[in-house]
Amino acid sequence: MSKAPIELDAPRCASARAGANFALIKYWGKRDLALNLPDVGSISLTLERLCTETTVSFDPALDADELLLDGRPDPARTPRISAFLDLLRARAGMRAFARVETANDFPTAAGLASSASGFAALTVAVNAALAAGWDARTLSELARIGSGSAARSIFGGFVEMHRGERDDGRDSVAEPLAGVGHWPLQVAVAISTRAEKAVGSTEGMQRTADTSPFYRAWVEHQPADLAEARAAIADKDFERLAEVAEGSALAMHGLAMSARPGLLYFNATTMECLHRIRALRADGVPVFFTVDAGPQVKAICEPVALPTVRDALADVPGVLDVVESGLGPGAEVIDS
Ligand code: 2P0
Repeated sequence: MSKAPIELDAPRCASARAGANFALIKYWGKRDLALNLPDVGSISLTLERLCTETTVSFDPALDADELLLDGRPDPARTPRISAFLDLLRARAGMRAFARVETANDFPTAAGLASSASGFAALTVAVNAALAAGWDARTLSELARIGSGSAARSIFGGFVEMHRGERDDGRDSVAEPLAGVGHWPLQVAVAISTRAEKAVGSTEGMQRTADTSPFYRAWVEHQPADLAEARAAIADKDFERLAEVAEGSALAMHGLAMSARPGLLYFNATTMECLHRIRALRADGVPVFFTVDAGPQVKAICEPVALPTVRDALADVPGVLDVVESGLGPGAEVIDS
């Protein structure tokens, strides 16, 4: 029998920071919508820059949840955040509405994983504010319900998200594969638009699972790509990781294009950047690409190659900015 939730008698507040992450072996497709269970595992890098900072204040004086994104009320995103807070409040056995103040240092919803860093930071902030005592595995499980990729931003460095087998999602969690110090790769992100994407990941994945004739093949092939990437990371074998990561990104986009109607996340600048990166690697520069559900191109490289990669991407017509980042830590509590 569940206990009645405790009413707070004073505000409780905490802040957390989380880095965005990019998958090298892509997550695309769900096996359960309500619990947000992935149909495939994934492997990602957590970034040092491209962070979200979130402060949550549970306050008995509030009569509804409030969301402020970059200092402005955001009524469009409030219901998703409020539903997520309901779940965390139920788990923590607490009742009080909350004010959530969140800020990204990168464009929201343009394929830079704002939901990943956002839900990871929010989960860690709520854990601290309510003194819920959730361990890292539980934080990852809870963050996943907010957004699948958020489960990965709980951890730093190289991270693997497990598909899991259970219907309750307890084993659909991320875990660290290797720390930042194991292989301190660098990332350069070529930004070619600041507009929000037309079709969000959740809707895009669902359309793909429902309509692509190639969806089962994608799901069945994923364990082979995960094993290949795990081995490449363990051995720090750049060429091997480059081939499997580019293969996974292109397969994900090919799959998304094969949905009806097909999903086109690339723009012309995206394609030009991919060619530039392939040409650099052919010339011996250790760099490869990945692209998520938006047009931005992420180039992953050995540290020595970063200036060359940055300059080459900045030179592509249509690139507005190139953002650089190293690998970063998992989500953590910060001073309010
Ligand atoms: C990834 N993406 O593995 C893939 C590749 C986008 C493209 O994880 O529906 O925003 O909230 O679970 O977490 C983005 O997916 O989707 C994502 P939901 P989410 O990085």
